[in-house]
Amino acid sequence: MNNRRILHVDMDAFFASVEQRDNPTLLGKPVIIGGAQDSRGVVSTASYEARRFGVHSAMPISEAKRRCPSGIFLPVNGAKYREASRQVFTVFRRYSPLVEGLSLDEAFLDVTGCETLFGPAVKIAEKIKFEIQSEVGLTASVGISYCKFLAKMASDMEKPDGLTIIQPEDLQTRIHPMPISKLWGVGKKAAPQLERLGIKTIGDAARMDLHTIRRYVGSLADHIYSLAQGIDSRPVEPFHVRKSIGQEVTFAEDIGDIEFLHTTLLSQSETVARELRQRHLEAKTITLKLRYPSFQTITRSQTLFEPTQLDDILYQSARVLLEKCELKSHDKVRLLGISVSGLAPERVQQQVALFEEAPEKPHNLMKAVDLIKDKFGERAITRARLIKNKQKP
Ligand code: TTP
Ligand code: MG
Repeated sequence: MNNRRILHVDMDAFFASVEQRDNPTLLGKPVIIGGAQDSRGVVSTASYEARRFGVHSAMPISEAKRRCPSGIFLPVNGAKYREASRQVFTVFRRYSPLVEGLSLDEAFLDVTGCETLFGPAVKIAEKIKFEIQSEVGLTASVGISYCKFLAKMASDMEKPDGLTIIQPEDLQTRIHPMPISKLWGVGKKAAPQLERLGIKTIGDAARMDLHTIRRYVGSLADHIYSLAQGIDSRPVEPFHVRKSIGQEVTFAEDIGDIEFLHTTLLSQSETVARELRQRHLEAKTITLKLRYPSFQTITRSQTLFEPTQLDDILYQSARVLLEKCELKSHDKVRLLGISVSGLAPERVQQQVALFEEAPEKPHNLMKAVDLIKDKFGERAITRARLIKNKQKP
């Protein structure tokens, strides 16, 4: 397994870099993506200039504003980032059929079999970086190693615009001194727990007494023990299927108005259904998430009789699910969202239409709406007017 050549590519400050690319007056400035300055939302990402002020992903916008008063705060523009992502993945697929996307901005590529065609892995990495820069106008960092774990660690080591190779002999010198929290799969909860057990670095994990640690953290012990020794035989899986698609919003002020909640659900249903159609998927289950001002959070799910990718069906079931939450007249809502799961490739609608005339119509209508949005933008055509000032963008 040690003779594989795996690349991990991760875009640098992805959302922020797209904004800087499209508006050069933002270059070199602290750009913070996530929401309006007075919103209660969180930071999606920050440019490297903003990171110097201590701003990072998942930080409340209010805290980011405090740390970086000169920051330029911009809303998330999902359609734009998805398009940049599509272009970046097109570059990846030129160099290997084995591309496993982990998110919009990162992927593993197994280029083991591709070296005779394109040259050694490091040359492939250089070409990918060059093409992303010249065709998409963005920088990426690439890690190269013989397994996924080390390739992923490597891409993070010289960000931004990095290219890092980790050979088996680099494990002890470059990986083992790193804090345990950097190890893939060790979350915010597990890291302090492991530290209390004396495992502070990745090297400590490689030397730990597996039987003892297993008693405290279960199978996580086995996982980190192998990775810390540079053992990771997981293949690059190109057909990694998304398990769910969702949309949620934290309101700028808590909402008690049921009409407003319905309007929010309609907008979310439209966005989620559009993403399903863009990905040629249908969903079987819809889940509604609702958070009260007390932070108590509830979810309600419904499995549909037939999988769907239509706005109306998602909206109708979202309303039914909201009713199941049994909101009282004085109740207020802090966060509302829907997500769909049970995803499967879309069935060919024309076949359905051969037998029944009706189902074809909503599909055709939605495809026409999609075409208009593709051409003129997400807001070119909407069904209901959103009361924007109540919502985090
Ligand atoms: P990351 O690759 O984690 O971050 P990044 O690309 O912004 O910066 P880096 O150079 O460190 O890789 O995530 C990719 C995008 O995903 C990021 O630009 C915004 C989005 N994102 C969120 O919306 N919320 C989050 O909490 C994180 C971590 C990312
Ligand atoms: Mg990134």
